[in-house]
Amino acid sequence: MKTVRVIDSHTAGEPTRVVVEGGPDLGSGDLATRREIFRRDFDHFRSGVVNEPRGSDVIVGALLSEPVDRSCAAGVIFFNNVGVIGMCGHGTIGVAVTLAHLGRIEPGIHRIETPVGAVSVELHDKHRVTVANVPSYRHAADVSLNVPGFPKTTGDIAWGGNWFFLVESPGIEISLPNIERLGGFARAVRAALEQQGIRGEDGATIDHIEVYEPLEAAGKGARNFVLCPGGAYDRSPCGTGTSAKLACLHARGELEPDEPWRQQSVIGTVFDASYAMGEHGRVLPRITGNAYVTAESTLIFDEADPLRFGMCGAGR
Ligand code: PYC
Repeated sequence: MKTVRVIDSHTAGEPTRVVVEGGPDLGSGDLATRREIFRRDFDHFRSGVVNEPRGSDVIVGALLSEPVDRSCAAGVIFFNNVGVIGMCGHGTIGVAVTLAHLGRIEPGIHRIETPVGAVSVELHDKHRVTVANVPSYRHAADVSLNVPGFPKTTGDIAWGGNWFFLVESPGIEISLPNIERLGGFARAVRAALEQQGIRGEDGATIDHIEVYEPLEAAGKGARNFVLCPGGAYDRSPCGTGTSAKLACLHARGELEPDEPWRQQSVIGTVFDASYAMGEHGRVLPRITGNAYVTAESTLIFDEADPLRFGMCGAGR
């Protein structure tokens, strides 16, 4: 009977499940190599940790791994209900709060290694964290898209640690009662991108769709609905999505370095954000949010259980 120790938290409503013990041996290569081994050989483990019946479509998993760079407090590989992901902003905030809960870090600045580069986190107290995310940039502006059933749509393509298509809402208010309609629009946008061959740099799949509207509040901000690759919507304002948004705002000349930006999720939770200028015109996003530990658990993988590797991994 295999057991896996996990700590659950939520960041602005979006859950993170950190695997702290019992994960697979991925060797001692860099985090990108380990992520590839995880993707290739341990997909059943990924599915078992986050998918039903133990988890749900919404949970993002974070596998703690020894960092290659010893100046980092931890290495981490993020994954979701359908596969591995490059970086995860809400997840990094959740990992920092989890490391603090375990007594592995104290308030202050720490580095965390991910497959897309090291990010730095500042733990302000046991709940509040600022993530200095990977350099982010707008790849293409005002891309036209035919989305069947909707007026002609244009949006920006940007990298914030994942690939995003950012598009203004076609008149659907971004609020919980409209979740189904927002999901329908975002799924139609994603299908249109696929069908029209619109991709990120080097042909990368654009797997996150960010639908936004202005936030009527003091200062500058937006409210968003983010469709994640596995079909769930982000309950948080999405850290990598906020980073992609900052890159677009900078490229449009609509937000200056260090100017505060407020990103609100569809459930009403908030990330406070700003950016500094990096190299080659890329922005260095800073995303601040709160996370709370919700459970410490031992997952049991009973060999007699046909669904021990989750509904997607059943029978493996
Ligand atoms: O916060 O970056 C994020 C994120 C990505 C997918 C879900 N949350």
